[in-house]
Amino acid sequence: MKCMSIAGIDPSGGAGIYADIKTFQVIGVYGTGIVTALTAQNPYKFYSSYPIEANYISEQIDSVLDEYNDIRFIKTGMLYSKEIIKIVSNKIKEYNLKTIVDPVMVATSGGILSKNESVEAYIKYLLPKAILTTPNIYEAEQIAKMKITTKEEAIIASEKINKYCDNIITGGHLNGLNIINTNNKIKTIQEELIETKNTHGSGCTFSSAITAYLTLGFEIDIAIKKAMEYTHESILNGDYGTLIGKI
Ligand code: PXL
Repeated sequence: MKCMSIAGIDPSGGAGIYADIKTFQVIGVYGTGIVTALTAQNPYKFYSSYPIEANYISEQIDSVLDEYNDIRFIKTGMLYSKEIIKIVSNKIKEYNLKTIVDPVMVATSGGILSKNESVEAYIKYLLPKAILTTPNIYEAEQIAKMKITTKEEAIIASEKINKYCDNIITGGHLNGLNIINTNNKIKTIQEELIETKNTHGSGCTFSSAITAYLTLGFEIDIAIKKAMEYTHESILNGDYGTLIGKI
């Protein structure tokens, strides 16, 4: 069983495509990875980023899917620009890929993972083609175009994002409250917030774990539940700023 991540490289290994591929592997799925950007960073400091030319991203995707035509589920992470978002959107359609979009915008360390133009590009080109998106509160605010400070506001934002696709507003920044909106039903799950510095890459790990469990054949709600447990355990097992996955 194979799946794919389309994302940027965090050379310190905690977030981005390395985190994705490690997560796929631990859960038992063979990971392929399309690199959209290089970055120079560690869990605490973001130095810079260096996007890959859009045509070359396209060529990477073709080179993998030309041979591995059994790949059905993919996830996206750092896509950086409108041009890259558009290319990925076209490839999703061309290869009929079921896509989980983690609409990463700013790293916890402050690094810019997508240009300002990307919010509109996500809304126009990518979210309508996705099966699920996993914004944190800040990203959900940008996509739903509203402030979120309460549970009620988070639910309204989730309903707005549901115009495009199923979504989970992840809880790390709203005292552990997750809003899960799948198959037009909203559930809220209150998780205990873990007192830790080992959270770098938690969003990447969560969306990759969902992708891996879907690839293994689990239904969406079960895949989400298992991915929440996997991410929780990985944070508890984390070290030196980042998560360590195990099953
Ligand atoms: O966690 C979001 C994220 C995604 N992709 C890359 C990152 C980060 C956070 O640092 O560096 C490449």
